[in-house]
Formats: sequence, C-alpha cells, structure tokens
Amino acid sequence: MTGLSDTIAAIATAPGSAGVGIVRLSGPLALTLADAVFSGRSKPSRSKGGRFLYGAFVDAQGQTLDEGLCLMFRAPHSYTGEDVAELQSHGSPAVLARLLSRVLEVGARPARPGEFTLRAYLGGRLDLTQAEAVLSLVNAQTEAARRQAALGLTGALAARVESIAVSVTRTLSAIQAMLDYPEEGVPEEEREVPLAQAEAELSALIGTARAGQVATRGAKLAILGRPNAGKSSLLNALLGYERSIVTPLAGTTRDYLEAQLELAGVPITLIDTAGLRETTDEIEAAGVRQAERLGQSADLVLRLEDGSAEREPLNLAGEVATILVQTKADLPLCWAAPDAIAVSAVTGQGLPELREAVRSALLGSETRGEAWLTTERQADAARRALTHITAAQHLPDDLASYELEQGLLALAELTGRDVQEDVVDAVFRNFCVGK
Ligand SMILES: Nc1nc2c(ncn2[C@@H]2O[C@H](COP(=O)(O)OP(=O)(O)OP(=O)(O)O)[C@@H](O)[C@H]2O)c(=O)[nH]1
Ligand SMILES: [Mg+2]
Repeated sequence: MTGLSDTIAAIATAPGSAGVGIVRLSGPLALTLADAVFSGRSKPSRSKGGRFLYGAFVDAQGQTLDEGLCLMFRAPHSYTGEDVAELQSHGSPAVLARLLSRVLEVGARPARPGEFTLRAYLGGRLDLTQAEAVLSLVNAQTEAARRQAALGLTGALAARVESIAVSVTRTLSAIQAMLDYPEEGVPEEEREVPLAQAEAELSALIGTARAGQVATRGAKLAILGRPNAGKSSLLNALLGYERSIVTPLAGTTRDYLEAQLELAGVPITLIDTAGLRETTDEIEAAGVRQAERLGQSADLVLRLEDGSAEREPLNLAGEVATILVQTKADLPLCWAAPDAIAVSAVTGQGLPELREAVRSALLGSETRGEAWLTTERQADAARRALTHITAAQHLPDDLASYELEQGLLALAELTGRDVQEDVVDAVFRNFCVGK
C-alpha cells in the first residue's frame, strides 16, 4: 500500500460500448499528465479545479484519438482528496484502451482495484465503513442493498459506532482516574450505566448484521420436506414458471435445483431438494443427504408439510431458521398449527403471506434511516468489542480497564481509525479497478 506519490490511472466506466467512457487520473501529476494527452483552449494544469475543458485527446504526434472533455479537480476537493483529472471520451473499448495507454505512456501508473477509494480512505476523506459502502453501492443489485450502502456512505454507521465508543471511553476514563484511589470506587452512573448502555446499543447493532449481509449478498432459501409435500410446485409458484418437474409420484426430485428470484428487494437463491425419507434407493438416498446439507447451509429453510394428509412433523438437524409451510391449502386441510402458513401452489393462496414471512425472517423490521453492519468484517469487530465490554462489567477496575481498552480498539477497527494494514488490503481487494 505504498506509492501515494504516484499518479494512478484507470478506466472508470464499465467494459463495453457506451455513449461516454471515463479514464480517471489521481495523484500529484494528474493535471500535468492530462496536459500531455489533451489539446484544448487551455491547459488542464492551469485550472483551479472544479472546471472542465472541451478539446481533443491526442497521441505523441499530436494526432487526435477522440474528442471529449477533461474535468479538473484540485486537492482536496476531489473524490480521492488528491488532484484528479477525468478524461471523458466516447465510451468505446478501443478509444478507452488507447486513452489509458496514452496516460500510462506519459507517466501514470495503472491503478490497482479500489485504489482511488483507498486513497480517499488514507487521505481521511472516508472511513472504512464508508469505503465499504462505496463498494456496496457499486455492486448494489437491489433496493435494500442500495439503501444501506447509501446510508453507510453518509457515515451513519460510523456515527452509530462512535456513540458507543463515547460511552465506553467515559467509563474507562472514570475507572482510570480512580485506579489510584481504590477505596473511593467508581460511581454507578460512570460505570454500570454507560457500560450497560454501550452493551445494549452494540447488541442491537450486531443484530443488524444478518439483515445487512442478506441485503448485500442475498440469501439462500432451501425448500425441504417429505416426498410429495409440494416442494417443486411451490418453487414453480414462487418463480411464476415451471422450472422444476412436478408429478404425483413421491420421489420425483432427486437432484437439487436452484433458481434466482428477487423477494422484497433481496436477491434469493431458491433451492428445490429431494423429499426427505428413509430409502434403499441409492440415488434417492444421496439426494436426501444432499438436501439435509443444503438445509444446514441455507440462510432460511421453508419446511413444507402436506396440509391435505395426516401430519407427520419433520425434524431438521442443526439450528437453521425455518418457516413452517402447510401446502395444498386448496384441498380440505387435515391439521392445523398456529405457526404454519397455509399455501396453495394451485390457487396462489398464501403466497403473499409467505413472501412477507420470508422478508421479515431475513431482514427483520428495518427502522427507517437506521444503519446496519453490512460486512462480515464489521460484524466480527463488533462482536469482539461486545465480548470485551461485557467482560468488563464483572471485573475489578484494573482488569476492567484492560477489557475496555480492547473493546475500544475493536470499535476503532470497525470504523478503520485503528486498523491493521492487511485488513484494509482485504477490504479494497474486492473493488473493481477504476473505483
Ligand atoms: N391440490 C394441490 N396439489 C398440489 C399442490 N402442490 C403440489 N400438489 C400436487 O402434489 C404432488 C406432488 O407435488 P410436487 O411439487 O412434485 O412435490 P415434491 O415435494 O416436489 O415431491 P418430490 O419431488 O417427489 O419430493 C403433485 O401431484 C402436485 O400436483 C397444491 O398446492 N394443491
Ligand atoms: Mg419435487
């Protein structure tokens, strides 16, 4: 993570043909290098920034490669906080490749994935949660993901973490002030009260991690049940087309099958599986084992039981979250269960309720404007902080003080104020080049 004195360059727009494409330069020589490849009424390096020029991009002989705009940003008023030039040409892969090779010829270095955002982070323009939000925003496929990313970008998550750190710091300083006078003791309102508050806030924050990750990366939803329960029919009904084979024969689905759909703004991989039963058929038995494994690795399991037949409750191994679905609700029902959602693949009855149950199981109740933890890195740091803060509450002052320091370090790591270089590298490795 060196070379901040280098000027970096990359194509910032997606591959393929488009009306406009952008080559971006950032670093101390950004505008000077732009001079070398751009010919217009004025030189980019003369600009105060916040301006643009119309002109031509030229090769070493002065031949025009394309016409376009050069946008100039002066440090610190740019995305990276450095001098930045954006060269906007026509968005053809050939033009952009040539333009990029030109700026590399005159002295820029190819940017690594996420390096523009990394510079913004190193320059203090973004904290680590904001940088992750940039990544999420670039990759957002759904409305839920976009909403959380946009919120993260405003620093809402960092602010939530910061307010927890303030409570902890208050206790830590009270304890440290008293360490020399142990007979005095730290008053309750300086110790128990703020720590309990920090613990509650942190637990609530950690509670958002699952929803945050589901919104960002989507969720796996496995359909499990006995043979003939109506699993394949339900998959088809949710998809709206006949993806999986349905027959009256028990044991129709043997191999598992996946389909993509979006549900309440979340990308879902829906998995149809072989019906669970004891069987001597080797192929079917392999399918059953596979179904059980898929159930365990899913974010949520739809546990299907045939509503039109005598109830044979199904016990699933592991601690996976499930929704009980009573199938074939268009037929006379043979049993009732308070937590079951009655659904018919034939009439579509109960499908809206099922979709809502899935949404709320995956995302919980999203309070407007509330920032979530959206990456495993953030969730891990938050959990470590919570462990230390919880431990501190039951320890004598000197030991508690150590735990609180560790807790604060974990919180600082979450926002990236105090973080190991390899963690930062791992965050930016997931970016595309040009962002
Ligand atoms: N009336 C009615 N019949 C249904 C419904 N859902 C499924 N069925 C029937 O139940 C039978 C089994 O349906 P499938 O969807 O193949 O059941 P499955 O759970 O995938 O079965 P396996 O793949 O064998 O494990 C078929 O004859 C379906 O037409 C429903 O909602 N209403
Ligand atoms: Mg089936």
